[in-house]
Amino acid sequence: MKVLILGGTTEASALARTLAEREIPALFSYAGRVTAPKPQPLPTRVGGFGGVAGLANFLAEERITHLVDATHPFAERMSRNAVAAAERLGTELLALTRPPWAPEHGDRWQRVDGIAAAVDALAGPPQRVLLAIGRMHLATFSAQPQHHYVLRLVDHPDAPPPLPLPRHTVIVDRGPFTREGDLALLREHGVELLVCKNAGGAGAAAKLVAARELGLPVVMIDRPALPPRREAHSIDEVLAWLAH
Ligand code: 3Y8
Ligand code: NAP
Repeated sequence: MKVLILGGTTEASALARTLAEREIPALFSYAGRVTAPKPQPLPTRVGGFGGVAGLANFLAEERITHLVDATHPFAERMSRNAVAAAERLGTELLALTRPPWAPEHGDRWQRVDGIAAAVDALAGPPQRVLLAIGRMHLATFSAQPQHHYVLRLVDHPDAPPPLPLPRHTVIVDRGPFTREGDLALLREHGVELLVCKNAGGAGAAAKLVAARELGLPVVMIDRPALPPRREAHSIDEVLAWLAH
């Protein structure tokens, strides 16, 4: 048996620890999206594979018997490639994912279907908006330049050209985040509206708890649709699957 974990989430890191402790032969993979991804207790590769063909070649060359897609629910292309490559090679595939968040009493969510719909939802008078969606899609929000954007990023934005949002405050921080920390963040920056992805899991949920306590509205971006695949929501389910 030899496992490949497609990582980048809290759950992927937890699975890596478990496989390392049990000395199950496994590799860990990052996209290379941030400058210093968290070190893992498994041999780790960083960077794209080169599409479906690249991933299929990697699976064959490394004699991977079990592929665990533990990427983020919005890592749509990676998840689609994993299904296609596993099918091509007959490699066992399991997605380790987390259920989407559901609105609770006191939440003021406006659910939208994708980043573009989130931008449209921001039409209207200037507000102070927390954009907690990372760096990859910031440019689309330049269609609503009237707001003051509070941007939470993992890495400092690259040197010039400056971010495409005229009025913004950059906060460089990486999760998992805490309720206290996010309450302080929302208060300190006078945030009036949040925009976030329905990532699920615990690592990014703190801002929703803080928003609920402060009675702030949230534009919640629903997840992209993914092709059908076997899914698990716990490490134990992954271990049971590996045991077979
Ligand atoms: C590179 C690898 C672990 C993993 C921790 C989780 C929790 C903390 C919360 C907010 C939301 C956001 C973002 C976020 C969180 C965890 C998890 C998660 C959200 C790291 C990491 C990598 C990335 C990539 C990065 C994206 C961005 C998304 C920031 C490591 C820290 C917004 C998603 O600057 C960029 O280009 C960043 C890009 C993809 C989304 C985007 O679209 O921009 N994650 N995040 C992975 C790789 O190279 O393969 O260093 O740990 C991992 C984590 N980020 O091991 O504990 O499990 O989700 N990550 C979102 O959920 O909306 C921040 O600010 O409130
Ligand atoms: P994506 O759009 O689905 O992937 C784009 C390309 O990045 C993939 O086709 C693949 O390149 C490469 N890639 C993605 N994840 C990879 C991995 N774990 N190992 C090797 N290559 C990978 O993915 P994304 O949304 O950019 O996410 C990138 C990484 O950040 C993922 O590991 C994900 O788990 C993590 N992350 C993403 C989010 C988010 O909001 N999207 C949040 C938290 C963490 P090739 O086609 O060349 O193989």
